[in-house]
Amino acid sequence: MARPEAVGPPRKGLCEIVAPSAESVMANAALPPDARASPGELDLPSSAWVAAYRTMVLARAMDERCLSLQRQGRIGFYVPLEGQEAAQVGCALALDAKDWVFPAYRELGVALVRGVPIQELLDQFIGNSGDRLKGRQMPNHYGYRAQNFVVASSPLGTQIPQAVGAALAARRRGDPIVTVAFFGDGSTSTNDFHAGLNFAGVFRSPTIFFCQNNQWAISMPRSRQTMSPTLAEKAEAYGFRGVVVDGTDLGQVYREVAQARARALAGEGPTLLEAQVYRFGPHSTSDDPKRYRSDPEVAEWRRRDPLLRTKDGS
Ligand SMILES: Cc1ncc(C[n+]2csc(CCOP(=O)(O)OP(=O)(O)O)c2C)c(N)n1
Ligand SMILES: [Mg+2]
Repeated sequence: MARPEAVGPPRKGLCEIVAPSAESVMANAALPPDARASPGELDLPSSAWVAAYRTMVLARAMDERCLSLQRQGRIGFYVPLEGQEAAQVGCALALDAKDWVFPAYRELGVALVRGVPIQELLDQFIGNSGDRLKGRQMPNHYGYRAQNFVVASSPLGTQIPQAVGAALAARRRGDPIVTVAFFGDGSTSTNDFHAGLNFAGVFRSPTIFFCQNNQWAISMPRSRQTMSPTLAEKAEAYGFRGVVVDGTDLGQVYREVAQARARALAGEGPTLLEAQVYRFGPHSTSDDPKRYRSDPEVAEWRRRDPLLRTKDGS
């Protein structure tokens, strides 16, 4: 098999900035037709804010319902996203429908923005005859070819080098797309994180590494994960840009992802984004966070609830 070529110094101007195209206007988000940034502009268009907010509310409502379904014994397992809605929706809105998403397992907001039908998600959670994956995956480990949404897999970090490989393959084919790997703070301690970022740096792959630092890896706090002051600065060691973003700020997340995407397409290499968020709920339906974190900590982050911030414009 031919090896991907190293590409040398950054090349500019390979491609234009691609803001959300009409195609990436996603069924569930129901964005208005003019909800795209003009070339050169990287801000979330004002016409898209209401639909973005609606998608965030939808994600939270689904979250509540799925937790309840699991407690009733009607679905086996669920991984909630509450608290991470702005990070996920803001990131997904800055992508194009042709980009490829490599999720971890908590990316319901991304799936909704990309237009995965709610019915199909629930079919997979329940494992009924409508499940496209025919029961071959764990509940909540879904993937959808039509939405370029790769199946989640439980082993942490495996999606990171896969996203790099897919981005390099796309570049060889001449496809002007990026790939996005989603993962958490804890996953920055996996071998695959370092192997993937190293490879991406050397070959300048058009990849966005979107780390949702929700402060906890199940019961392991961020402070025990690494001595680095930020996770984003780990990119520096691999020779590319790392950026810390307020993951509760929809507009900021959108802007940074749009910029990272534009740079990747212009041959300027990958970006590691660290979206600082908080997981309000349990890690999964198998977890009880009251056993390892304090109520005041949760209350402090609740004051920065991304839904309230987006609604108030704060
Ligand atoms: C390679 C590997 N090690 C350990 C686990 C067990 N495990 C599942 S989720 C998780 C925590 C992940 O935390 P983080 O990456 O911060 O993502 P989050 O769940 O907080 O979104 C762990 C340790 C696993 N699935 N895979
Ligand atoms: Mg985490």
